[in-house]
Amino acid sequence: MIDYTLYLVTDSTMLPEGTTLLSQVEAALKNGVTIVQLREKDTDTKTLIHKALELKQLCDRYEVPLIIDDRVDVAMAIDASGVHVGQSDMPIPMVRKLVGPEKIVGWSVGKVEEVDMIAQWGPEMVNYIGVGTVFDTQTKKDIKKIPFGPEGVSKILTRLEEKKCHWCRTVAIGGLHPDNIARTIYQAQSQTGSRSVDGICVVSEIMASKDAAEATKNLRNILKQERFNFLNTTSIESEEDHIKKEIQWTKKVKNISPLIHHITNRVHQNFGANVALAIGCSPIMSEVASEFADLSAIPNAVLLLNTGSVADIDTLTHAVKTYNAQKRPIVFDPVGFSASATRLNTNLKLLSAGQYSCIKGNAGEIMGIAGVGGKMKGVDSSGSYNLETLIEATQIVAFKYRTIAVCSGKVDIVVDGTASLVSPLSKGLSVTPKKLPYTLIETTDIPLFDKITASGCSLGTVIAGYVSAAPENKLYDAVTAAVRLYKEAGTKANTTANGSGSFQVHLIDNLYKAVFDE
Ligand code: TPS
Repeated sequence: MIDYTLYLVTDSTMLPEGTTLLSQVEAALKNGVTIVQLREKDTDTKTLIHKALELKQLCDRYEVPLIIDDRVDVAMAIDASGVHVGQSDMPIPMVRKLVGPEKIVGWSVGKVEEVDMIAQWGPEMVNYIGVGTVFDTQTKKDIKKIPFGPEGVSKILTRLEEKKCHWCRTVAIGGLHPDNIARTIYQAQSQTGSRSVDGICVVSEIMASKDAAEATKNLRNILKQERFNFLNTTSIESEEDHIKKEIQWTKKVKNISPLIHHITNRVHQNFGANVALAIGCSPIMSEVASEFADLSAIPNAVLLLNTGSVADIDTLTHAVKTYNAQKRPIVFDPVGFSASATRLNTNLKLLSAGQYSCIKGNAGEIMGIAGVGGKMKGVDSSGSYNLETLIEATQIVAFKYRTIAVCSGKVDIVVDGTASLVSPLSKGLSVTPKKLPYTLIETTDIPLFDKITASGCSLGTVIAGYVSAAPENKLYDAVTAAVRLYKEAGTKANTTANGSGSFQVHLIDNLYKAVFDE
């Protein structure tokens, strides 16, 4: 049995001054690397053999397998534990034929069709795959693949399950560093519920580190966690404090008066600010990247990221990374998810850039993120999706991004995709999207919602306020309560308003009354 938990791939071109290939690998072996690959591009064969022999001696001392990248001949010549090949290297069946049945054979995989090949070849061919690239990397110069994020890893894991490739182990690779590894493991789960990655694979994080021992220890600590705390835990409540009812959430939001940092479209800015004030929160609108760190450090700050904003992708990504690093919640509203190529690109990049507490969209947006629009049949006669289809799509979104997903519409759907917040290596989540719990919030028709602008965006504002008051394990309750509050205020406003203009005023009045007139 090979332990793939922490896989180190070497690269001598990035060694910091005062270190050597051997000193870096030894520091890593001492501190918990479980498998090593010698990957030295542009090295002549004699030097490569020399390095391989030295490294083999070292790995043998720590009883850790040594794999050789690409060069099957070198792997055989030094009797390494195995060989790793990429898509443009020697074909797998030939590699296996040469090295024999006992050696470990690894393959770089980035497409689901490549998994189909593994299934066709059967258990004797590929022992493990390097799945990537997950994020941008400077290490691989000839990279042709676009980073596919944790979601891409999930797709490969799902296909491995579907094709019953139980023998094939997996490591994620590409741009993996301490700020994204925990999240990658948390999100990269097969939809069949029984696989997660078996480990993570790094090059620069260890090889380019001035302190490879410390870098490795740090990685081991991250990998040890059975769960991933993406929010700070200061607000975790005791059992007695158990908050369920909406009225209690409302009080709590008012008491902590969170700062809701809006990055949102211009039409929503004024309305959103007034909604935030009505529910007892402080709004701020800022797209100034240099102040994100300060804003996110304000106690109880929360980010509402609405991609109808005009901010550029770097500013948006910076906001996501800043709030994630500060362990403060983010509510993501991917406006017009795929309405244009630009929007689709921005939204997809943001979805793989961070961990969201809640993703909220309308039917079209949720169907788009779920990636099932074309495949699903459930469109009713009026051209809109039927409820069953929408529930399924919302469950997929919640599962894919391990978040609370909200599909807003006549009936609002809230799905809890946190699956009790576990983050296992290898085992999978033991649930499938279809098994995720959901709540339906039904109200009588509120036609005036469609007659004012940014009403959906302002639901995002209310959700952000509530999420700010919730510890990780109560996000589902908080989001459900927020949606209820907004819908009830809308229902009342719809009966008392004279038209669309006064509807907006009555809506804000009813939110205000629910919070301040108790
Ligand atoms: C197990 N590969 C894909 S991305 C990358 C490499 C070397 C660079 C990551 O560097 N899977 C395995 N071994 C391989 N050699 C590959 C894939 C190919 P960094 O961690 O610095 O971003």
